[in-house]
Amino acid sequence: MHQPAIPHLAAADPELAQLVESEAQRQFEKVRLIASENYVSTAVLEATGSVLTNKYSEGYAGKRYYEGQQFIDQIETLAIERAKALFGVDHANVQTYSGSPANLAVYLALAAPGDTVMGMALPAGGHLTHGWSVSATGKWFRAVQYGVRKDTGRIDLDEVRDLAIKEQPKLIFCGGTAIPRTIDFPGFAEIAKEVGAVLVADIAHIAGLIAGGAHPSPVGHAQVISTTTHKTLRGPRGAMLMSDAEHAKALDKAVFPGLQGGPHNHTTAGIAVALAEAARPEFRDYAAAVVANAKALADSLMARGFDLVSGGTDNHLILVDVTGKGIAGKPAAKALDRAGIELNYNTVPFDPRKPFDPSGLRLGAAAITTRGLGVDQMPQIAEWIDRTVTAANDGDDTAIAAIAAEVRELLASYPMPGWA
Ligand code: DSN
Repeated sequence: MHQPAIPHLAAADPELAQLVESEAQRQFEKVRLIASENYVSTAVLEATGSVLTNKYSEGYAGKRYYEGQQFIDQIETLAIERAKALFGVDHANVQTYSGSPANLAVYLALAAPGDTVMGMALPAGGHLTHGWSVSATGKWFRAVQYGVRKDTGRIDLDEVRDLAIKEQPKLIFCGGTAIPRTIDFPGFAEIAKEVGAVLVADIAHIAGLIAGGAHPSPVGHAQVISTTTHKTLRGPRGAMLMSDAEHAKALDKAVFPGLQGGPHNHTTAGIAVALAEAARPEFRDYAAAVVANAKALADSLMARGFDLVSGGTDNHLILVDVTGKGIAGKPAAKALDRAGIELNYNTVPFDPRKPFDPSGLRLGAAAITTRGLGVDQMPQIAEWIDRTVTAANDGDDTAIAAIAAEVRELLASYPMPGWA
């Protein structure tokens, strides 16, 4: 059952309570490989489910527009100080609702509509808010986009530099949502400096790896750092902006009153808890284990003939082009979900297919590592993925159901925070 238990919810709204219980059980029984997801601790769940959700607190600590901030100010300050200490930054804003609003606040703070901005193209691994055409950031700004090299699947900083020199962007975003390789923050910083742009590192996917020492830090290279808090960082759904002292005021003003109203104080508290957890020595072990698991899973998949973008991974994330297995990403993802393996279909760089029916799968090791799975279990997961793809191609639902049973049997031995 859900942990903490939800007896009041069950009494007041049994229908909803049952759905929550079902989702908890689903999370317990699935190999969760969505690269942007994780399992938060029970402590984080308690903080986010607390009475803090009752309170409005527009403004910042010591300067609010509502009374009754005696404890909210302390909670927000705690979260800020923990973020500053963990990442080694001058400034942190913990009020941004999620990754996209956090990035919008960066635009509002540092650019004007029509300005040239530069980011990684969505199909190459960037994020919608890095200037992709359908996003407000692509509509309201003159966005230019870099990608990856066709032969390596990796960013080519010479191409980035040429584009930056030609286009003279005001902001350069690095980071993204489907990048399996280390981001060269010093390399991006050099380019940004050369063209007089502000470098924004979007570390949403890798924040926990950075905090745990398993990926280089952008601090000292990017003036502005944007992150969600719920991926490898293992906090509640939310986001933070961090920066050097120079950009602090503009970012705070952009978040409030520029873009948002009252911060979600229950989320802020959950972020504070997660940041304290990430500062502990065992989180360094966790971050290293995430990368080790991703590498082991990547190796096992390649040994089974799967085609990995860039030929492997340096972080928590794997991008697979399943074309060579005779299937597209979407039917493969749907079959895998039925087999108890949860991931998402994803475009691959230079994908000839459409985003809603692309060639790839995106996998991540953050959640399974939280469950306690290690490198010894990765060949088994790769075998299940391979068998499922074959079964999907054969239309063999019995084989898929058998894999789901094997998955449930393995996971029964691995505890899940949030389930008892
Ligand atoms: N939705 C997030 C992800 O899955 O990477 C990015 O916003």
